[in-house]
Amino acid sequence: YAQYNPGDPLLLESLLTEEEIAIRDVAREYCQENLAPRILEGWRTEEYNHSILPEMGKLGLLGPTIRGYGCAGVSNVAYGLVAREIERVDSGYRSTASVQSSLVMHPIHEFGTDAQKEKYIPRLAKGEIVGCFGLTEPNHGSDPAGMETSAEEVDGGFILRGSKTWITNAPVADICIIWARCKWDGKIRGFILEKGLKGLETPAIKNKVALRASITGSIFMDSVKVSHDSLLPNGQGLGAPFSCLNSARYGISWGVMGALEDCVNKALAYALERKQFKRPLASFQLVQKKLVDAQTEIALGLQASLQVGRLKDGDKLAPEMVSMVKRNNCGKALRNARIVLDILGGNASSDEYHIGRHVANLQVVNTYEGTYDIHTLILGKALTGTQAFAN
Ligand code: TGC
Ligand code: FAD
Repeated sequence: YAQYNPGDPLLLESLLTEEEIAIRDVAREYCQENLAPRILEGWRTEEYNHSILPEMGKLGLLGPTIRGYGCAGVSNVAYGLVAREIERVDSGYRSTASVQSSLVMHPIHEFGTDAQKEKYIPRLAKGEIVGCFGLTEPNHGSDPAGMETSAEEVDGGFILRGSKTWITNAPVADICIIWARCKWDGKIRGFILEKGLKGLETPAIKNKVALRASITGSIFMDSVKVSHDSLLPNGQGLGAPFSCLNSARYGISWGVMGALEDCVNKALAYALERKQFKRPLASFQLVQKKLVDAQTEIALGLQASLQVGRLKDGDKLAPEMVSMVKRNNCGKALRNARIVLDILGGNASSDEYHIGRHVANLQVVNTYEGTYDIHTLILGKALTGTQAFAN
């Protein structure tokens, strides 16, 4: 028999290419040496750190699957491995990065003109400018089809009216990708709004109980006038923003496994060290069960994300596959992180032990990009042929 490796139980490493391992290692070193030491301050102060995206950009971690425009052009599996390393430190840092890559660079690359790609993607890749993605509205979260934000064509461009809420990166964004219903044909399209436009406000939503290391805000558009150049002309209908979500949700399925890995590693170290009843906590059966259950879900979840990544790289992806790994991995990460938190006893209440922070974050990650229950209904529709979202 081969030697069992609890750190990589199903030998994920053996299924990666040399290039993927190299990128993963660059991301791991950066995250452990540069992000981990900053997380407590970022969490406590809720202040956006302006140096992080440029640092990631320098390492080629932003929009890494895009070919050209100064991007790395690597596989979707490599993208997932990077998300896992960032979220091993904190889901908020992964949010900042995955919005930039999947929700801002991706739609410009997929639906933009050559001029828009040349103008924005290289600067986004370097982290010189920050982007955000406005789909959710105060009255329309799970059901973006009901969106009220409108775009009206006028002389010289468009007028946008409406509001978006819970938007990652919005208060610091140089550009906002805004999804709006177009008055002339009723279809949803994307627009690039640059910071500073008259009538555009992006206030922060403060005092969050999770994702405190990433900044979140609202977007208010009070008759914002933009030129024709701001329309993303090559995508229309809800399928356009949903295609961005496919990429971001896929990355999240890897990311949350990284967060749970950090919880398990920290809980294991604690359980080996801490003694009660004259024995290390790690020697008790109930404690071992908690750790083994979590470790098993990580190993299975990573294999599933790897397979979805390979299918995505081979153009064989169905969106339901993404719903399956987003739902499964987020749900399992949240549940198991919450369970291993018990191992810390009273120290679970201290942010210096980190697991409580991951648990709070994972509640949000299980909610955004389609809640756990919405992904259940997406898969239920595919399985039964009947949609259960509404009548
Ligand atoms: P439905 O009728 O099913 O579809 C409308 C059109 O969209 C197409 N489509 C997709 N295309 C590509 N990928 C997908 N995953 C797609 N899902 C649907 C579909 O084929 C159709 O195209 P067409 O050409 O026929 O018009 O739409 P519905 O209104 O019934 O939608 C149902 C539902 C619930 C699945 C959908 O609304 C949904 O996914 N809701 C969840 C909303 C959500 O995920 N919001 C995320 C906001 S962004 C965010 O949270 C970022 S957090 C970032 C961070 O900080 O990391
Ligand atoms: P609702 O849609 O009101 O849902 C509330 C509850 O009802 C959920 O449990 C849901 O599962 C359930 N529910 C709804 N409909 C049904 C149904 N038909 N059947 C059964 N149950 C149902 N959005 C963006 O556009 N861009 C971003 O960058 C972004 N970043 C975010 C960052 C943070 C920190 C947070 C918290 C959210 C962010 N979001 C973003 C918004 C996020 O995508 C939404 O919160 C999410 O889609 C859920 O929408 P909602 O909050 O309106 O909840």
